[in-house]
Amino acid sequence: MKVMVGVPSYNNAETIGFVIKQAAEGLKKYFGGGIIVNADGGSSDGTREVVLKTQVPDGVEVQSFVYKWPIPGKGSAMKELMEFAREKEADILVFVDSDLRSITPEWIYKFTKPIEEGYDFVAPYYIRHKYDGTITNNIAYPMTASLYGKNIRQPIGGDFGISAKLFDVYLKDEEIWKSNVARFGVDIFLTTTAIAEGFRVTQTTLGLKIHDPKDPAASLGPMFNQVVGTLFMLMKKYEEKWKHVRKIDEVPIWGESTYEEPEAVNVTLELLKIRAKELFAQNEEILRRALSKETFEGVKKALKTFDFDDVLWSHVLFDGAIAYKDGILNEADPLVPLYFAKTADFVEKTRDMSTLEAEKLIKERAKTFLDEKDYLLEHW
Ligand SMILES: Nc1nc2c(ncn2[C@@H]2O[C@H](COP(=O)(O)OP(=O)(O)OP(=O)(O)O)[C@@H](O)[C@H]2O)c(=O)[nH]1
Ligand SMILES: [Mg+2]
Repeated sequence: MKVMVGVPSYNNAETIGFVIKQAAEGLKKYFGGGIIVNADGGSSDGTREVVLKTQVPDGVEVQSFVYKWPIPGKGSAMKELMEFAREKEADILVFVDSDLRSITPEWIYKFTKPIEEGYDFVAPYYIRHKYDGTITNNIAYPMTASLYGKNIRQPIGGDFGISAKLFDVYLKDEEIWKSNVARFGVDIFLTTTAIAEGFRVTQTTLGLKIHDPKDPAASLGPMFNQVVGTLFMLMKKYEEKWKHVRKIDEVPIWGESTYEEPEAVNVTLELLKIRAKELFAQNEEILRRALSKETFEGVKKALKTFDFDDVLWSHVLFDGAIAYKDGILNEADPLVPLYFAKTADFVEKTRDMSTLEAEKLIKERAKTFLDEKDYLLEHW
């Protein structure tokens, strides 16, 4: 099998050398060699120079280019990495983020082996601190599980293995790459498309994910907009695929899971609350139109107490998707204050919990979303 590793980057000079080195060792060890390609967004910190001067074993080729697609973002980098892989006739493409500190050569094996065995899409399964991945835990995971019926714990983990069959599927519609799919919407696009188009999907155990984490209130607003906007767009596109799904199927987890306690990730609770209130006030009118009366009243109350239960939260996202379909919302952005409020609720409720205990709440959330699916179907 011909394996290519694709690495998107934008100002990752500090961490990308390690990622390239680990990937190169993985390619050498398990395939005798291969190709690593970096698609960069025009970094100013010497990221590409670091890539090109990283020492790699014989048989591993390293390339780096600046992508041409005019929208700056992770998705544009991944689009051109898929085009590159298709041109090179790679059988498998493994995507890894350039800010990873916990990647090992085995990750290459773990992403490729399931594809050799017949899967087309391999999602990562890693241990993350309870406060890392708040968009995953609050939105991408419970929405993907309850809508499409696949229990994929990290649908937007950022690292994936895909078979060559998927290149054409992802690249088929050029228009879609003019949306938030070109930015941070790309991960949910890759996962949802693989499921909705009926490809064989699996998960692979990777141990810990340690990367440069972000404090939600300080820097996750735009990412929320891009991920959730893409999720809503895909709900419209794949309406017929999710409407009839009434249960969540387990998705195999490839490899042995072992538990290690992750490094703590910090979340500034006060900032979440302040930003939630400020942004709610700015978006109150559009939210009044986008949400049902009952949901709107519920969130007003939740913004006072920061007690934001999963039923109410599922209704916020379902109402948001409906408002998007109906053209009341053109973007998911007005929902950002509610994501901050929900995150504040989670941080408070899990303050004294271990990551494993918090994990149970997240799994429960997916079930609550499924139970509330009738609400979505009635209002859609
Ligand atoms: N080419 C390119 N790559 C990008 C851009 N933005 C992010 N990336 C890459 O995409 C990968 C993931 O970005 P991160 O900023 O780590 O985001 P994340 O880990 O998904 O998000 P958090 O979990 O919230 O930290 C990294 O390899 C980045 O270098 C961009 O504008 N252009
Ligand atoms: Mg990251």
